[in-house]
Amino acid sequence: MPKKTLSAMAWLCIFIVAFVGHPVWPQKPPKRKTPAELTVPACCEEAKELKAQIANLSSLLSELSQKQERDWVSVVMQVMELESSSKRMESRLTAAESKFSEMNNQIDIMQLQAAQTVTQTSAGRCCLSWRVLSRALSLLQVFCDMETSGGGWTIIQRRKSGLVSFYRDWKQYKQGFGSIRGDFWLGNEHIHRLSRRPTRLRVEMEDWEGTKRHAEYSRFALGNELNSYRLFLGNYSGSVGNDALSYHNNTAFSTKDKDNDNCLDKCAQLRKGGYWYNCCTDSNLNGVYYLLGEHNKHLDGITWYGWHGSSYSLKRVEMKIRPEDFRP
Ligand SMILES: *[C@@H]1O[C@H](CO)[C@@H](O)[C@H](O)[C@H]1NC(C)=O
Ligand SMILES: *[C@@H]1O[C@H](CO)[C@@H](O)[C@H](O)[C@H]1NC(C)=O
Ligand SMILES: *[C@@H]1O[C@H](CO)[C@@H](O)[C@H](O)[C@H]1NC(C)=O
Ligand SMILES: [Ca+2]
Repeated sequence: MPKKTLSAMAWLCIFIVAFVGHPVWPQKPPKRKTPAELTVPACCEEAKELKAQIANLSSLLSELSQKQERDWVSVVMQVMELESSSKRMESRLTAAESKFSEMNNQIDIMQLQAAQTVTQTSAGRCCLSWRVLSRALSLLQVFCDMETSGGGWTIIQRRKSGLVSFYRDWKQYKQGFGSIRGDFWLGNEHIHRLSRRPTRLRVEMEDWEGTKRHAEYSRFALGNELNSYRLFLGNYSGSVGNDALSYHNNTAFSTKDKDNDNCLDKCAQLRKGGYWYNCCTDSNLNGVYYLLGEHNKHLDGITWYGWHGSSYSLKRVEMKIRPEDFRP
């Protein structure tokens, strides 16, 4: 572009020279030579100036492009810097995560030790089972509720986060699954053993509005595996109004791979859990965990008929047991 302008200027200059040097000059024919002598240097002055300006411009342009290059490099550097810092953050996050899980493990161990101490000191009120079970099953962690209604409760089931699927098979329901501080099923075999002596069951529930209700049953027991972990319940008491577990009384346990229900349907597959399905449910405490507001349309949520009905999945459930003769 500067070259083109330059040549255009040169043409202009030549044209002016030619025009000025024309023999027919209407106004001042006698002084033909003088104006030409004056004009030619003026023109070239102008051209020179233009040339300088063009040079100035092109130097500016190259300066600009150099600056742009520098800017680009600095942008690239910044991006690289950002990338590496995000990588550093990531590794810090990983480190924090591993520290967290380590802490969790330590809490587990502490809890276990605490459970042992409780067993030793209070002659096995809460967590009496722990010693029995640890002998029989090498090691079982239990979570104790020492506050509710006098305490002494061993939690056998919890739903609160929805992070653990409860749509599991017979073997998994037999052995137990999930995480002791999160969502879990203690295991039918464990529950059977724990309920061999007279035991109370307490079911605590919370809806998405934060309302809490509970149901309690005397003489809770689970049969052995030959008996398909059949459920036995005594009298109901509680604040939930409708007793939605008695419908499941005297009923065998069913899972997706073992249909022991009293129905032509496969209730465990319809209700997506493992439970003492009758035909099929008045309650479905091991059903699918639905998040806030997402009310269940398939009747497979965590339900308690008579409180919120069969199409409302509860926010939180805990099933816990303690010896019938427990005195706080
Ligand atoms: C370019 O032009 C600017 C303003 O027109 C002037 O200040 C500057 O000194 C010039 N630079 C050169 C290298 O001629
Ligand atoms: C249930 O309640 C009835 C009447 O109150 C009582 O006679 C019975 O012993 C109770 N059964 C159990 C298993 O607690
Ligand atoms: C549960 O079933 C057992 C055995 O059939 C019976 O004795 C008991 O009264 C029943 N409990 C309830 C709450 O229906
Ligand atoms: Ca069936």
